[in-house]
Amino acid sequence: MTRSGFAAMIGRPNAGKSTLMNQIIGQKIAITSYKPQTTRTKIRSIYTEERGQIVFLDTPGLHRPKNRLGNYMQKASVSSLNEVDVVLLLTAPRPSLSDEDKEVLDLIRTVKSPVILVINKIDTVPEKDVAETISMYAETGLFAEIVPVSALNGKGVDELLDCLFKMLPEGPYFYDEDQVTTETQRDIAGELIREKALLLLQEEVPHGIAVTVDQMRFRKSASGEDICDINASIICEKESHKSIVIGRQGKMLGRIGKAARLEIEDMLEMKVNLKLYVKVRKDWKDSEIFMKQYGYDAGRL
Ligand SMILES: Nc1nc2c(ncn2[C@@H]2O[C@H](COP(=O)(O)OP(=O)(O)OP(=O)(O)O)[C@@H](O)[C@H]2O)c(=O)[nH]1
Ligand SMILES: [Mg+2]
Repeated sequence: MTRSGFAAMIGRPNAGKSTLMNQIIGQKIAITSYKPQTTRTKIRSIYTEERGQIVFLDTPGLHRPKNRLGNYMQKASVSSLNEVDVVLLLTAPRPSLSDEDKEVLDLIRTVKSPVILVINKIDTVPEKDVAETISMYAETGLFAEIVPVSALNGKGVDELLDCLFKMLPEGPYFYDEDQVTTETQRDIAGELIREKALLLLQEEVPHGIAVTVDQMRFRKSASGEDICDINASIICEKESHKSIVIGRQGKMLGRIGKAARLEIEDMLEMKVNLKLYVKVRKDWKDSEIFMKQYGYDAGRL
């Protein structure tokens, strides 16, 4: 008999939730970056092996929202808490709890399912710091288990999976065993473009960007080679951001496009023609209508 269930990745921005999900699946499903607030919506991935199937929900980092998009992100995270059999709270090792950390713990107190504390990024600190973080969190009495991991190099991930399979109920697979995500290739292509914008642009500019994939078409070249033509738009929240995204003589847009194209080619395993356009939709992060168009529809969470 197999075990199966749902597990949500929750935590402050930058804790490594998306990196951990990708590490478990063994494939890049969610984009990651060293900048906080990378993930904007719930992203579902599916891990299947002999013991059973775990459906992971990656969520946006918990922060104090400053606009409608922030509210949407908060809702995406909080709503996942009650949709799952087990919650993984991710944190980096730390000497003490900040006010924001305490707010996250208050949220965790409201969760009915068991919560596993995942102390991530253990590759970045000495072992004694990990031990101190474990005892600080253990004192709260909120956690069914505490598991130290490095999402980046995979250390501790097997132990985490052992823990999860012990907690999940017996049950059948929810998805075909070869399905790794419910995201479409089109969704992921758009996210890869946003990831490159996040990496290459500075300050608030990349946080005001949305990406739409306007067309994605597969064809064969004259010589019979598979090719994917993609037209996508980078949406900026301000006119002044548009010229930064394009850059002098289109240099920045060219860099974003090339980096994204290479990764999309890896994902699709074929040649990609990527055409990027830049548009301004003033203050779209506070517009319900634009947010819906860009895939951030609070009504569908
Ligand atoms: N050294 C180290 N870096 C890590 C580890 N896990 C994640 N990171 C890095 O931490 C940064 C944030 O990782 P993400 O996976 O994007 O974090 P997140 O929690 O999904 O962030 P949001 O989506 O903004 O909430 C990236 O630069 C990762 O490479 C780890 O175990 N060790
Ligand atoms: Mg993330």
